[in-house]
Amino acid sequence: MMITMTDSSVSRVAVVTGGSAGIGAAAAEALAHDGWHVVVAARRLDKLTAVAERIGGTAVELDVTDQASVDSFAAGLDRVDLLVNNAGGARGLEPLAEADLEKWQWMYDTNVLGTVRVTRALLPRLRESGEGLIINIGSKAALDPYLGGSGYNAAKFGLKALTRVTRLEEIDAAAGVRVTEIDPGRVATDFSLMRFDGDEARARAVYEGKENLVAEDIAEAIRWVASLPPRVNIDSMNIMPRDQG
Ligand code: 8X3
Repeated sequence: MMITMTDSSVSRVAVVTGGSAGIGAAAAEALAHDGWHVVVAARRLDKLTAVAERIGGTAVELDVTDQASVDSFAAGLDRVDLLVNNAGGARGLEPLAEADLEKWQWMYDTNVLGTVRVTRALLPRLRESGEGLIINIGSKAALDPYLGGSGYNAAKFGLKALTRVTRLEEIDAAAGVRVTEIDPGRVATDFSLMRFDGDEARARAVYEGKENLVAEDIAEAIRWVASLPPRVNIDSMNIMPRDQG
């Protein structure tokens, strides 16, 4: 499907990966409210279509770990002004001594290489925009190591490194894009359900009795960063619930 947005009367185009639920879906809704045409992208097309229908956006299937999927996704877009690299997640909370390398590989492939694949594919469109902006969704895990977090910490620290390098590279590029990292702390989403392989009791225990953020809190920050004049680059934002240090 070609998303043709060459008519200048058409609103600017935002791509949100991992857009079928959680922070991605909330961000898509907030951006659409601000007048963006939002292309929501994820693997779960049924959930994605529901989000797109709710916000008047476009749903496109995308697996950020699959280069062919990313290529065909990018080929269908002729305009992109904002890219929110939100697809990612954690798998497991084992100490390094018990590390499951398949989970580590998944975390690196999704959080780091997934961001590289999508960013690299859409950079030409973002530069053509003249006001291009990339927002990478990191994590508190990119700021503070924690027990059992080494695989996820490593992936999100890696994402932070590549975010900073992308920012530096775009400073010198013609019509370089702006690059922002938003690092959320504990947000009540399906994040922990994924981390614990669908174990609902374990996932619920992460949030019980705590002042958790909701996806809309992070969406509001994304919306604000995207609303700023093109001269402004927010390098990074760390957003925690009040009771998380
Ligand atoms: C997840 C953030 O604080 O729940 O990306 O580990 S936290």
